[in-house]
Amino acid sequence: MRKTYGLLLLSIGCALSAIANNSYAAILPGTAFWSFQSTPAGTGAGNAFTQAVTVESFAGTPTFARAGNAFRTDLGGGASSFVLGGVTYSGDPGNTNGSNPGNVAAWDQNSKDNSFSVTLDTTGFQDLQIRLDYRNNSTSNGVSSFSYRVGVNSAVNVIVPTMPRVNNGSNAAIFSAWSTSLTNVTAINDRPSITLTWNLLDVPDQTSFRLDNLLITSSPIPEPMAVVAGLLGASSLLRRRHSSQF
Ligand SMILES: [Ca+2]
Repeated sequence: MRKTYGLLLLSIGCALSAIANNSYAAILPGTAFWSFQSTPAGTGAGNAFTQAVTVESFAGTPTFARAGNAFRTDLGGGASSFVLGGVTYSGDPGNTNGSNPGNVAAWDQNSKDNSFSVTLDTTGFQDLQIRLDYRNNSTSNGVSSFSYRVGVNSAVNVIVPTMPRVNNGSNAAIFSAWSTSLTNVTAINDRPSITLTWNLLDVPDQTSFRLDNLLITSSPIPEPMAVVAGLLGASSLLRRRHSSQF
């Protein structure tokens, strides 16, 4: 009887867990995404800039932080609409005054000591990949360095692509996609707390730097039993192949 009751509780637990996961749409495990807007539509009275993670499926709740001394939260628009897990996060790359859909994280003119960072729990995950959209009005590269930190250890620099200004031919900066693979940075795999930091150059007068659609993905680390089962399967296959040769 007690066993049946336990199984029932387990079934209810699984059902509740499935319901909770539905709120994350169809994102894969080991994903974190920031749209920087509180509604997918990114417009209207219910929408505002937010740096809380939009959807995530890591062990803990990933956090985003930025440094600088001149932020803007009223810059709407953002990069082009981005689709993740079947949800469209609207944006309008042509917008500059906040009246169109979408929000971004923005550093305003003359902002100094600029950076942004993400802290997350990678327990059970490896092979991190990152993509984002940026709009850099300055003639200099947006990102000056990139580093990772495991727990409270010292930051370690990693060479990543820069974020140069890209314009549309009429001297107006436009959003560009940026990505990097951290597959070779194995120190950040399967850790309870890692921090990734992008250091940005000073933002000159009459310019701005904008960030949108920050997406981190990763791969589940195979369970030891799955690895053993895989090895046993492979050795059994080899044995059969070997014996069939005689
Ligand atoms: Ca956005």
